[in-house]
Amino acid sequence: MINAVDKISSRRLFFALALPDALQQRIVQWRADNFPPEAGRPIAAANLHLTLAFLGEVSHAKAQMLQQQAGRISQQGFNVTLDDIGHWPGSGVVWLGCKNPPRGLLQLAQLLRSQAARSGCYQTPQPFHPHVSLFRGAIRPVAIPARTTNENFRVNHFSLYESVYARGRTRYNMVHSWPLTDRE
Ligand code: 3AM
Repeated sequence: MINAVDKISSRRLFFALALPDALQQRIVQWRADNFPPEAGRPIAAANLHLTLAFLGEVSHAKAQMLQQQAGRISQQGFNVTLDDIGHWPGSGVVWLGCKNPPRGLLQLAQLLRSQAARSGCYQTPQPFHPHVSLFRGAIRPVAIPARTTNENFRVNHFSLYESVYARGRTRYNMVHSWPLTDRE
């Protein structure tokens, strides 16, 4: 049973990889150059991220436990190349992804998702498809550019984010970050 305090203090949380600021800016520029304005609702530069595990509305106590578990993860960093692009008309998302996701990324997401599931956070049965959402509300056909940004970035930490909706906008606030280990 969720007690009253937990209900009030529950937050909408997810684990994700941050994108470097400069990369966010380059993606937004590339998006403006390659998509028509009617493609969908563009996601703000600062909100571009790669979700690892969506947790949903989580009580304070459960968030503490999930953070403790995340803190015990010991994994090496990895490189992500955004060399794939696609459109999911059902969810209205246009995205950048990886043709060959690095094993470290899949391992990290798998671990966070199974920890979340064990803590009672519902996880969708669909396989994890790492992606950076570019547009939402893209429910009509979209002309997908032949080339992606082909951007590559080093991942040396992962983070827990809170999704806050206020005055018609969604903001993602970083709650905590954990380092991944250096190359051997
Ligand atoms: O932008 P992406 O797709 O990486 O789609 C939401 C977003 O991921 C996803 O969590 C991220 C931060 O909001 N999300 C939202 N609701 C969800 C749900 N019920 C969800 N993912 C799975 N199940």
